[in-house]
Amino acid sequence: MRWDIFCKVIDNYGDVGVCWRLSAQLAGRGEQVRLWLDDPDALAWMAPRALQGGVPNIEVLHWTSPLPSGLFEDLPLSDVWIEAFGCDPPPECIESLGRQMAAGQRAPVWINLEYLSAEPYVERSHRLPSPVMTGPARGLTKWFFYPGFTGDTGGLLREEDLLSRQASFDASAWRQGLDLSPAANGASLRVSLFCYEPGPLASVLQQAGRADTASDWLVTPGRAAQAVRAVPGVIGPACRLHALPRLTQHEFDHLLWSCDLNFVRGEDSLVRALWAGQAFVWQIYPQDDSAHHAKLAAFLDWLQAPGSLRDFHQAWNGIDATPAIWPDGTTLLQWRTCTLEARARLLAQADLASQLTGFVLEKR
Ligand code: TRH
Repeated sequence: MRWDIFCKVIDNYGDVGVCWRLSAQLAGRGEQVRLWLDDPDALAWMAPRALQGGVPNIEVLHWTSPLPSGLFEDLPLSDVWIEAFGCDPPPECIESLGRQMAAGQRAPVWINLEYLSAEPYVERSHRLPSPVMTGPARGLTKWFFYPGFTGDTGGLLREEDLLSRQASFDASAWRQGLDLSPAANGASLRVSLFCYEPGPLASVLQQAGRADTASDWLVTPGRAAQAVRAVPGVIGPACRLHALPRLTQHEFDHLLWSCDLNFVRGEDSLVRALWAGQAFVWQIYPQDDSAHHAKLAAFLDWLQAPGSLRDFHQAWNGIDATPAIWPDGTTLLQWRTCTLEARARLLAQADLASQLTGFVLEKR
């Protein structure tokens, strides 16, 4: 089938990250994808071949406002429209769709792909119709499609070859390719840091700096690196910091697979931390109305997080005054076991791209 995926970048990298992963997974299964992005810049480092048309079955199109006249009209009408996170497709596309429907063409299955949450409304709202009441596409139906963590949701993005890639991954060889100082390949604890500006960052780094087991921190560029630079005072010698370059999405996965503890944020990297099967801490994307508090609690419930992991999340996300306690070896093992059990539950469910494809075939 031919798919149009519409993506507006709000901020950070999650919008592009999720849409690119979905595009790549659909394309890998032989679907034809046109990915419309209003800000394609992040793709240049996340998936460098994407912008040069180097990925089979995917065309990346720049969603300008307005769209150049005739651009959409000249393309064959697709079988599926995905508007990511309720972004509303460009008005030129909707007008053109109205004209094509009036000329008797079959309309695409139109899906609103929502944000990821473990809250109960997700199961209730998944697959619900939303009739289009006004405008050129009046009479059509949009469908809500919710990713999620349970069998009654749309599932999570997961490549078909994930397990075989993980089985053949050589973490030590991969780290050597990163060109870090030799210490980072020693017998220490390895930690990746991808975050916004967590309140307890300074305290956590200082605790790690005094710990019996040394830790090597692989710090991602941008907000995480800036937050580390802003830490006042001295961080003890057991905490060793290493600045990473921007990694491709593929390499970002390898980073998570190669670490013993992953600090992740937002939406896409959370899912990748689950697949990585290592201990992780999530910084949720903060919302002004504090709606993220309930979202985090629902996720920790689903995860069946042990008390120490729950407390660390409360602190890391600034939800209450609980101190963030740097985990010892036993605690870290508990966190990892928790991830592995959650991962096993998820592996038993159908992935998002498969479920989306099945849904479209059902609605056509
Ligand atoms: O960047 P984010 O904070 O994105 C957020 C969230 O998606 C949030 O839910 C959304 O509402 C907000 O944006 C607008 O975190 P996220 O979702 O993990 O996306 C990061 C992407 O960047 C992910 O696909 C991994 C990728 N990445 C790389 O490919 N290479 C890198 O070096 C790094 C650091 C990230």
